[in-house]
Amino acid sequence: MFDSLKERFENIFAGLRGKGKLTPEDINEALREVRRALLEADVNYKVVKDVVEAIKVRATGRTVLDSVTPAQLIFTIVYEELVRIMGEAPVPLAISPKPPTIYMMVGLQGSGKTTTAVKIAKRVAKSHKPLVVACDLRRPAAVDQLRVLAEKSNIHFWGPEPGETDPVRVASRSRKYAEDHLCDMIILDTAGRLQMDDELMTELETMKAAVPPTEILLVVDSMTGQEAVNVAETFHRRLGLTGVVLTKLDGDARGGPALAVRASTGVPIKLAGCGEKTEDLEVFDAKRIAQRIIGMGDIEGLLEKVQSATSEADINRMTESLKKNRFTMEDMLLQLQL
Ligand SMILES: Nc1nc2c(ncn2[C@@H]2O[C@H](COP(=O)(O)OP(=O)(O)OP(=O)(O)O)[C@@H](O)[C@H]2O)c(=O)[nH]1
Ligand SMILES: [Mg+2]
Repeated sequence: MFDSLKERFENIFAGLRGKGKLTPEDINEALREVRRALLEADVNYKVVKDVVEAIKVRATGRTVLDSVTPAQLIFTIVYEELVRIMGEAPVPLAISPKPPTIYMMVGLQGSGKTTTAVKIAKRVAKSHKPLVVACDLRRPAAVDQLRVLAEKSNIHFWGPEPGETDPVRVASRSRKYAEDHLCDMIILDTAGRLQMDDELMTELETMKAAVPPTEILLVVDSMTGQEAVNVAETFHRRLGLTGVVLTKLDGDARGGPALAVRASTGVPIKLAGCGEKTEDLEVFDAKRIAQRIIGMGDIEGLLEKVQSATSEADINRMTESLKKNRFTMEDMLLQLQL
């Protein structure tokens, strides 16, 4: 994923690399390219506008520093803004202080709910005893799909009794199974839809009320494109999401949802699916993704360099001011920040 975005960013930075000093036109041109690259990657236009504006504010009027090239400076600003919109630090899944911890997986059809339910169960199985529950009674094969995946991974499974048609009842009754088998975590796999409809939302709301979840996790396929933001906003409005799982990061999607879902809903992306196997699940780390997008090796080293070069330039400026007896309010503020 992110290949085309990465290529675009490489070109933008290559264009800046040879320049000794950036003119406002250089910055504007680079920003136009950044905007185009993000829109092409299917990032929601509102998010693009916000990011470009933030980069512009930070890039304009920066002192040119001796030890950092303008390209490196823009690079670090773009990197930091990408991290900011995707979420600074990874956010772990919540564990209920009073067992059982309950996770409810929701999302559109085929997004990866069933697979991710088992992936999560497998991941936590070292320190918890999870139970996966088949609450998707619409598709006859859905219950078997979860049962088979769970069995392969030695995870406890609960499903509907023969003739059972009410997914909320299945979810409620799973609590008894969990109690009897000392499972301290319940993961509810719910039915998907091709599109969001009221019936689905109402069913999920009823389930939420009957079996209050510790986390409601929206599973989003990273191929979803622009629509991902609408999907996330609707689910969030109806259910109050606590986290997003982005799946199929191993595919060739352009990456829009990764960059836009968190920014537009405020809901953190907690996990990333990166393959079909049950162990292909990673903690979503915005810094690593941003690094991949801008195709930069040692970004942390560069960030440190920019930071120290910035303070060095400030110190030089203050020393100059002092020498000339022009110590201003701004200089004092700078000194206080150091
Ligand atoms: N490559 C890849 N494939 C994935 C990933 N996550 C899920 N899949 C595949 O996507 C397809 C759909 O996954 P499911 O888990 O069945 O999706 P779902 O949301 O439960 O689908 P419905 O129950 O029909 O709504 C399956 O073929 C999975 O193997 C991932 O991270 N990477
Ligand atoms: Mg499913």
